[in-house]
Amino acid sequence: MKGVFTALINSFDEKGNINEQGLREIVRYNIDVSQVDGLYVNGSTGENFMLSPEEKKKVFEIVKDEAGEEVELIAQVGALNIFEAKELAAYATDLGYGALSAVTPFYYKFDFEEIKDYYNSILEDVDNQMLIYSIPALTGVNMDLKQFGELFENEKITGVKFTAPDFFLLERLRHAYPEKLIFSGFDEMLLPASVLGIDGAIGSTFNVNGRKAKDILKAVHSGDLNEARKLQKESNDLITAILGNGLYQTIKEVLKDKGVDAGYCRQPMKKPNDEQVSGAKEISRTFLN
Ligand code: HMN
Repeated sequence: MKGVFTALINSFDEKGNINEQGLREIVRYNIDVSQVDGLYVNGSTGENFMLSPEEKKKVFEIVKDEAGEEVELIAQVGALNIFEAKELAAYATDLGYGALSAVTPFYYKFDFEEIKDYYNSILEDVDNQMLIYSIPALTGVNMDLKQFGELFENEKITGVKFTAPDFFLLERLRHAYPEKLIFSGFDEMLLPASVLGIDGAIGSTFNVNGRKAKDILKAVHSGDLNEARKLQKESNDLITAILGNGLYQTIKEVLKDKGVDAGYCRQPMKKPNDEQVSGAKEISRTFLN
């Protein structure tokens, strides 16, 4: 489990139902064109927290059916309903997902003992590995080095998806737990994270920019920092444009411009307005030719 993993975007029809054919096309585009090493399924980018448990299962199924053994698959199963999280963990494991991931429980101010119990409970009946999904900006959950260490005591917890701009903590984690997997989560910070020795990255913009992300990792590994900086600058021009035009809507509209039926976001996310649609076309043609 290493390299560039796409946080897979989802496809919904105009009414908000999962568009199976569109989702299959997104998977294919990621494997065939973006050429990523793996897919992170039902993450934030997949609009996971707006799906029912049955829909989450359906997404796991469709993606596995389409991707087969072509790339590595990670199933994000985190949910505030612990029974749901456990059920999804078992379901994705049975489908053949090579790893699970679970967002830190959010909304209520859970204390660390409760967070630890959440991970250990999800894993108690399941034979799979788990990456902690840490994204403090969205969850409000900040864990320190010692707390990560306590979670890592469970041998099934093999790593972390680290979506935070805290390079001090990232370096301390890398140093303290060389055997654990660390995936960085901010695509615009891939270069500095990779210099610190991450195992890979998981991100939304890799749906359309996966090849360049892989080239950044390659340049860093071969010690060519000038090349890595050039590629990160090019990626950040793209990411700046995507963020300025609406993240998920723009990724979907760019994919549509490439012939992929990426559909719409689910309510309460908005449909893109005309300006966003033409902005995305321009992004597609300017940065992703
Ligand atoms: C997921 O769960 O979908 C992701 O892995 C999220 C991922 O870390 C993204 N973070 C957020 O959207 C908050 C990044 O890829 C992010 O979209 C990108 O770096 C642009 O800021």
